[in-house]
Amino acid sequence: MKLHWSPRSPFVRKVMIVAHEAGLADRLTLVRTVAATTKPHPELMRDNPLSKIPTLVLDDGTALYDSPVICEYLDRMHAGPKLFPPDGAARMTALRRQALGDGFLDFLLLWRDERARAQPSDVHLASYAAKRKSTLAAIDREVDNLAASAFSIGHIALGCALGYLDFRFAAEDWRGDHPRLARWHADFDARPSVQATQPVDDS
Ligand SMILES: N[C@@H](CCC(=O)N[C@@H](CS)C(=O)NCC(=O)O)C(=O)O
Repeated sequence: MKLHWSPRSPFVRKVMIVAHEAGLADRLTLVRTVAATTKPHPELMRDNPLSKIPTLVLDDGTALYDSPVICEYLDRMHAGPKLFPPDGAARMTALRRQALGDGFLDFLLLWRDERARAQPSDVHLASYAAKRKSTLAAIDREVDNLAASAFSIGHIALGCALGYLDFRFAAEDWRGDHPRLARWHADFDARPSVQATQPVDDS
């Protein structure tokens, strides 16, 4: 299987953490792919018209995207503990947490793009800051339950979002206001699959 990959992408990181947890990392051929909102990537668009990573191309040429789809596909390929609970409340909670982590990442990426513009829009910056505050507060409110529940795609998405804060927003100390969340993240960060996928700025 070929994965359009980057060591900088937090969505790719989700997929790689799942691959490591599932014992499938060595089945993936990683193809370094630079995806950017302002630069559609012709080769990538042959596999994914949205020009986004991660995109997984199966051996028969079938392309899968986006990260939730790829992660669930990989989770079906192994016999160990499942990262996507099969049904019931546990599944809905894991999917909601994944949506929260992915949505957090969506606006962090937009925020980063906005910051890089010659004249950043104040209303956009203020909106992203308000969402960051409310999202961190929401994760904090459920941190005890998060720590107590079986490791799932929800934990992976939230952990990747917090890791992305450290990678790209390091000047802003989220741990100061959220010490319990910081402790949860330290436990998450200690997992071998998370250690093996630390982001790298190779630009
Ligand atoms: N919902 C997608 C989001 C993927 C995404 O936004 N990836 C970024 C890189 S981290 C990207 O490819 N950006 C290029 C673009 O927006 O054109 C997923 O979960 O895979």
